[in-house]
Amino acid sequence: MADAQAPFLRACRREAAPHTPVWFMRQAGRSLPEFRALRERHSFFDLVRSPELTAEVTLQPVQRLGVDAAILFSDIVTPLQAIGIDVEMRSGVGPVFAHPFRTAADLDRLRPLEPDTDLAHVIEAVRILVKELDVPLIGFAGAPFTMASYLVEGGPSRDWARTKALMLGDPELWRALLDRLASLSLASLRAQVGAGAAAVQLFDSWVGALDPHHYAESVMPASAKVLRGLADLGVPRIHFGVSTGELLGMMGKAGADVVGVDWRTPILDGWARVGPLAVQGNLDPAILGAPWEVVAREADRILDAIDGRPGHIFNLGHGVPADADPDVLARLVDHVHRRTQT
Ligand code: 1CP
Repeated sequence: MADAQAPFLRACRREAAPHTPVWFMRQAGRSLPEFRALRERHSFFDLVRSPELTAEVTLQPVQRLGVDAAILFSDIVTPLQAIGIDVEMRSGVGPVFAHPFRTAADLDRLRPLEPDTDLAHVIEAVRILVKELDVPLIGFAGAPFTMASYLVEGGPSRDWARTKALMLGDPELWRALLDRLASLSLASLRAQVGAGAAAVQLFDSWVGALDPHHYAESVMPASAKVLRGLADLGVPRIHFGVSTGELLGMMGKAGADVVGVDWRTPILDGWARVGPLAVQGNLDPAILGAPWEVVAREADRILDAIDGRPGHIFNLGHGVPADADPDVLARLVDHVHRRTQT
């Protein structure tokens, strides 16, 4: 069970910590040989549906890398699958939907989530994990825009053209869709916190594709509904997206306590835009493939800019690449800890 004084939680509250906490988005998964070995015997959703296997995969990076927080092993599409949406996790591709969202009739398929039954396996996994972990557990969900993008496109996309066409072409249906997805993510996050998750992250990975005007008008209210709907629970709320340089100011006003900054925005510029919150980031994941001296130098560039200011959580600007070397990740955690020890 993590205590409230854990460095990760102190940094989320912008309190001084004994060292800068580190964790990595997508730290559980394909970069770890022990995960790949499990995946040879089980499908992705078999892992998600088994509380014991979910717990095992969640613990793998904590044990191997020495990170300051665990993130529940799951996916942003888990709550959709839990309400009966037909989604397949295709290897090397991502989530693929049998019936993409196209018309108002599709709204009926998005019934409300009943976490106690629909997510019983996830709740049980969280309960197991909070007993076993000695670092905080981060629960997570997809933000309405990013979830909608998968549903509308039917899978991963490079330009989100159908999603934007729906958003601008049928604003009423778009609002109804985002509102349902916000309720789904909110219910899932509240259940994860109820079972013991000490913090949550709302992944709006692809929101940086939007014009800031459309973000403000058509997306931010739904994200704010999720984040503000967690306020009474008192756990830190992290809000993250990629290529969000022009959106960081608004993301900082949507109800989060911590905002993720990707490598395209220098960390201090990002922090200035985010406002009086904590920040998370922002090493370019591609740098992990460079020689160790380069990784250390680039991590130091971030730490030197931060210069000990409380409220920084070290992370990558996006997820761990599948071919990342776990030894480099472990060395990076150790390096950040040593460099920032007070
Ligand atoms: O075959 C496999 O093993 C599937 C690979 C995989 C894994 C390990 C997918 C498919 N999802 C996951 C786990 C996962 N997904 C986690 C685990 C916890 C951790 O971070 O360690 C998390 C947090 C996610 C969240 C997720 N899924 C996001 C947001 C984070 C991000 O990377 O931006 C997104 C966009 C997804 C969709 C998704 N699921 C899987 C893939 C390959 C993708 C991306 C597809 C695309 O490019 O659009």
